[in-house]
Amino acid sequence: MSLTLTRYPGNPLLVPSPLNAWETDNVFNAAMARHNGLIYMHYRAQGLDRISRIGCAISSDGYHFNRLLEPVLAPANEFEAFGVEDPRITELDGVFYMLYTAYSPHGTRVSLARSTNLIAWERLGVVLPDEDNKDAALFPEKIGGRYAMFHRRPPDIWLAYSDDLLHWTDHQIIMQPRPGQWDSVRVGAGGPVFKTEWGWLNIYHGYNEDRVYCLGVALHDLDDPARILKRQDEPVLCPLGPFEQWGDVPNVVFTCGGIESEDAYRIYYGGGDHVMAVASVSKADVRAFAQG
Ligand code: BMA
Repeated sequence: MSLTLTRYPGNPLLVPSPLNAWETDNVFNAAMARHNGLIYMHYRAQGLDRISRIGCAISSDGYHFNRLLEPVLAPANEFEAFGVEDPRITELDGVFYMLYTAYSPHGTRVSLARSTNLIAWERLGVVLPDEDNKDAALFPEKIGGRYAMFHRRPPDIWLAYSDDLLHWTDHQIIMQPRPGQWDSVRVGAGGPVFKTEWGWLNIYHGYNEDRVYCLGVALHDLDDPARILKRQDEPVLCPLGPFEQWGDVPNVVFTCGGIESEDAYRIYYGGGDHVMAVASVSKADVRAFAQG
């Protein structure tokens, strides 16, 4: 039996708002974090000017969200002129770090910001300079004494290490597209991986020649995430229904984060680059996948 994500019947969780000019068109690809008993969703929003900003919505149950009226991150320098996109948040030693795509005439740059309250963000700047890169996500703990992250040099997922989160070395390809399969053209990281007793659980995205974005699952060795222990052939989620198959960009499910609960992983995802939704998988099913 293959692992699949089960959609929440109340989807979508968040839709564009006509009340705020910066989020009238699309709200999608959100980072997720827990803080003080609440669940925070940092979503990419596009409004009348089509510039991407990062909005914040807060929930006590992970399904019903109240949003802040102003974005928490908006373009503020030359690397961000066209927008700030696709945030991924990781908590390390009580500090929240957000990796995001800074988009401008220079191209797409992986950038870092930090916060202690998830509302006020301090920029630390571009961390992979002079290259078009995106889909970067920090690991939730150090590996062998160093910080680790996934990033994407097309068409592959790469792994890199750092002592200070700012300078990254030991870049290596760890996952590639599979010809003839649903992830035949490009693959990229989803949200930060989850630690399980069997390895790092990685819900990633990929697409094929028809540009259908689906999500897949892999398990990576805890001590050496470059070692893939398992990678399922079948996707765990593919676009279905009007929001995901039509949307602003058709046929897209794309994740930048999830939340671990006692018995499940909830994967939050953008549908059609237009709305936010959630789908989950039980820990029992993940165990069966890991041990199967
Ligand atoms: C990628 C990013 C994502 C988006 C996806 C599908 O390149 O721009 O934000 O969800 O394409 O359009």
